[in-house]
Amino acid sequence: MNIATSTPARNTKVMNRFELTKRLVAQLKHEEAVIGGIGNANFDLWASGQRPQNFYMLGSMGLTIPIALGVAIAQPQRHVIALEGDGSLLMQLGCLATVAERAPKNLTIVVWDNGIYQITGSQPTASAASADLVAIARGAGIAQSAWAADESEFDQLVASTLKGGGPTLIAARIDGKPAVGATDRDPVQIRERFMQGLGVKRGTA
Ligand SMILES: Cc1ncc(C[n+]2csc(CCOP(=O)(O)OP(=O)(O)O)c2C)c(N)n1
Repeated sequence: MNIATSTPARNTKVMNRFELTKRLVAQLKHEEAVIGGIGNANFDLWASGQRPQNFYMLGSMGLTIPIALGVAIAQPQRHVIALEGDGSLLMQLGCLATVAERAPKNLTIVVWDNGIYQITGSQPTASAASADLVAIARGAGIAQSAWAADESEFDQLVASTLKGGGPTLIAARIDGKPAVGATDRDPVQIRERFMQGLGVKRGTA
């Protein structure tokens, strides 16, 4: 399958974020870092089983991909995955151009496109109407960007991106079901666990 010519958004199946998150995490065998975006993206990551290499973004939209980019640059031997909602990505589209320009081979972006700002009341996002996030990513220079047609193609795209050759963006249309869990809101613990999980000692500043 050629990732650059895969299915247009309108032909893709509407899937479930928790189901896809579990399928993605099941493929992680090398202490890959996963950054979960604000709200539902990190709630479902939390519910899929906590790993020391998971970072749960609290509070700010649009920071998942910039954080993942920083980790990918700092630790080029480790694969890094960003899980971000469509609304949050739309708030920070410029990061796609920065990812393309820095071109880290070890970075994968997964976009959960439910066409709504679900956690604040399901107001529609621009991707529900006209914005195609895969086309935008390609236009920003991330050539390896694709819609996942169904769960099986999602698995294949994840397996392929984990081999390297990124940056890669995988977008999945998802339903409006609520997240399965809720992340413990303890930012210090989240940071400390993540730094331990990445084998990074804290400075003494
Ligand atoms: C900079 C910023 N603006 C607004 C908010 C309020 N807010 C929190 S989550 C959210 C919606 C997120 O939508 P999306 O990323 O699509 O995820 P979903 O809720 O659909 O899973 C909004 C508007 C915020 N936390 N930060």
